[in-house]
Amino acid sequence: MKWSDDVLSVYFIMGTQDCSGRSPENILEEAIHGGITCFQFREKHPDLHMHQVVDLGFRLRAICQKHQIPFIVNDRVDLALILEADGVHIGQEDLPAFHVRKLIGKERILGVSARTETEALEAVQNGADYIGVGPMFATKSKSDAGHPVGPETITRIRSVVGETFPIVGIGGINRQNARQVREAGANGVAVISAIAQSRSPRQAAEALKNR
Ligand code: TZP
Ligand code: MG
Repeated sequence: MKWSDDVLSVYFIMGTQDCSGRSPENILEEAIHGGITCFQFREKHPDLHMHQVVDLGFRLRAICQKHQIPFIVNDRVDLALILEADGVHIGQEDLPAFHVRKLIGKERILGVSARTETEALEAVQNGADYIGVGPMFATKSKSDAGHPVGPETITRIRSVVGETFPIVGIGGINRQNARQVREAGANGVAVISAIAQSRSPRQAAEALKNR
């Protein structure tokens, strides 16, 4: 897997909790056919035991590998290492970025969520390869996401991290508002429900592609 900021263009995030009983493997395959550029495994289903999470992770990881799509694990460094993921994505409430970088080494991708310029700068200094900024708009996919910060936050963060640092917008993004997020200065859009809850994840992914 080769990393470049194009990888953030259409960044799909999913776990069993997002699939409304459908198969995560099928949704991921369809999304890949629709043109997603990165995948994050974010498993939060309360009924899954850790061994089931590992098994599902290996299956999704294999699908990504087959199609050469970067496979990132949300929150958990241990799971990322077990699955030999391409990277980890952490929030402000997870292990500090500085320590995560030491654990995962230089090669794996480190993504960090940031809501403010201070958090963004700290993430960059502590070794983040990209930052996720959000929620851009209201979202039902994360109960503790906090109030929307809007695309203008991307513009402000862009001005402190520099023109080339990779930024992805997240939260409530769909085919109608994705353009606003890109125009505010994001390299791409990260979505859960716009793809996972769509009747056709493939068409949903196609619609989010940068045209
Ligand atoms: N982090 C901030 S908002 C969010 C996460 C994981 C949820 C994004 O989901 P959706 O369905 O694309 O709004
Ligand atoms: Mg987290």
